[in-house]
Parts: sequence; structure tokens; C-alpha cells
Amino acid sequence: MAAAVSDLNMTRRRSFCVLSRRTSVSELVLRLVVVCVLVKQSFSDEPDFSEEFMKREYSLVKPYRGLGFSSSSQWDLMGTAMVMPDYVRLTPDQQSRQGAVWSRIPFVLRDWELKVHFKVHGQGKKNFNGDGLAVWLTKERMQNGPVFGNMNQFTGLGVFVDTYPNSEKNHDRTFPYISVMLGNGTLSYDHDRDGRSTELGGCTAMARNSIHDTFLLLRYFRNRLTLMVDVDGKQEWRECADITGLRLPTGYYFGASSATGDLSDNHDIVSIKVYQLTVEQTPEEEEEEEVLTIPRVDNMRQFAVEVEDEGMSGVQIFFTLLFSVLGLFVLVVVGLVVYGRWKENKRKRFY
Ligand SMILES: [Ca+2]
Repeated sequence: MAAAVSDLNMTRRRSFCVLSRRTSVSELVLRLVVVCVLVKQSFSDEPDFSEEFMKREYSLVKPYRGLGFSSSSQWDLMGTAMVMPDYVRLTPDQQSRQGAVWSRIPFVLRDWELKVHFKVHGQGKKNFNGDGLAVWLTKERMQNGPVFGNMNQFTGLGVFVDTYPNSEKNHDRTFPYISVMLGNGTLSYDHDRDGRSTELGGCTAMARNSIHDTFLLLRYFRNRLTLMVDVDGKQEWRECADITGLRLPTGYYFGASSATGDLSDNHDIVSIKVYQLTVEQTPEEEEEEEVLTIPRVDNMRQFAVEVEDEGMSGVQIFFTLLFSVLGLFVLVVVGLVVYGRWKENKRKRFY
């Protein structure tokens, strides 16, 4: 995928050189004609990636040698997570399990792409399975908790492959549902509502018990986060969420976690591949660069996220004006009546 993106996105010049060589024994003349045609292929509406490649130190790929116990390994295992020859099993298809795998190295790249090959499968019939898995890029690591086996009120990115509809109100969406959340250390993921109130975007993806390989892809560049999925065996990415103005500090950790409750599934990670995207920055962008300590989204109102009301709505203003005018009218009428009575009393006293 990364290579494909690179091919598409790079602005390149290709030189086709046609060498026309005509050799004749009698003439002993060698003529060389070089015709160079410069073809400029420009995809100006696509990002200008001039370089991109997999970063091994942040990636989790086969063979998972020493994973979790060797000091040279870049990953830690937690809970029920187990290394198998072809995948890392976060939880088996058994009740009440929690497992995770966490990168040991703080991630410092600014623009990147993350491709996760995962597999969720089990014996349970549809909606008798759970709960799903999550992929993380967070400040915290190696914590137990209620959010797919990780802590709540996390700081950073969480991508949830939610395979069980906890909220009864969620009849309008089909599960498994993949969604993104940006935690700031105080925001809570509401498991009973499948994280709906804090969701920045998401989509349905039939990623459970699939006969195809299932992938998700996160791309982050120029403060824009795109989530894509490939779960239908079509070898093409389908856009799932697109969030602009998302500001994420560096120095966080990649991880993947999962939990089962009364319902269960096998939750497996086949690979986590991290690619560096080299995006040329404009001088303005370089100037704009700020020291970020807390992740945030510039405009939360672009999502269906509950935000505090900052002022009165148009309807509220209308009714406030209406009642003010009515109140003033009543006061004037009462005043006139009182004045009339007072004047009449005064007149009576004179006679
Ligand atoms: Ca759920």
C-alpha cells in the first residue's frame, strides 16, 4: 500500500530516452540520435510524499522473535497475549480475558502511516461475540482497564474495532463498527454507548469471521487523520473516517489491546507496520509548529460530539426579545392604570 501511495503521490519527472543507432560497415559512420522526452506527471491535489518506508523499530512483523521477553525486542506483551508462529493472539475465544502488546519505543515521527493486519474470529454467532480490539498511539502504555483491555481517560489516539453493540440505541448502525477517538486525559470512552459521544468518525466493517485478510490503515500528515479499511478481500482501501485539524504530540506509544467479557472471540494481530511519510513543509507551516502537550481537534463542532453551549441560539434570542417586549407592554399598561387612579383620587380630594 505504502509503495502504491508513493507511486501515486510523488511528483515525478520521467525521462524517456530513445536511442536511435544506425551502424553501417561501408560508411563506418555511427550516428547517435538521442531524443529525450520529458514527461512531467503531476498530481497536484495529492500530498507530496517524497520519501516513505517502513520503520522496523516501530513495526510488529513476523517472525516475532523474542517478542515480549527478550531485551532486544521492541514490544512488550501483557495479560493473555501470546505469540504464535503466524500471529500474536491478544485474547483467546474465552470469557473475561484481557491482552495487549505495546511498543517499547516512543514514537517521534510527525507524518506517518500505520497498517494493521488483524483477525477477529470465534465460535459465537453474530452478536454473541465480543468485545473487539483496539489499536493505540497513546502517552500511556501497559495499563489494564475497561476500554478493550486498556485504561480509560487515555491520552492520544484509539481506534476501536467494536464487534458487539452494547447500546440498545445503536440499531441504526451495523456491527462490527470501527471508530476513532482522540483522548486528552480527561475524556471518557463510554463502553455502554460504544463510545458514540466521543467518536470522531467511523464505519461499519464486516471484519469478523471473514474469509479475507482484514486490514485497517491510519494515515496522519499535516494534522489530518484518515482511517481506511480493507476487509472485503478487494485489495483496496475504503475510507472510514477523515479528520482535519487533529493535533497529536509525539513521543507516544503504539499498542494493540483486546478484552472479552461474557462473550468472547479470538483477537489476533498479524502485523503492525509503521511507515514514515516525508511531507515537505511550507515555511508558514514550520513557523506555525507549536509545542503540543495535549492532543486536540481544532474544530470539535465538525463531529457529532457534545460540546458546551457558548451562547443563545436564534430561537432563544427571539423568545427573550418577545417576552421583554410583552413585559414592557404590561408594565406600561399597569403604570397608566395606576397613574389614572392616582389622578382621579387627587381630583376627588379637591372637591
Ligand atoms: Ca461495543
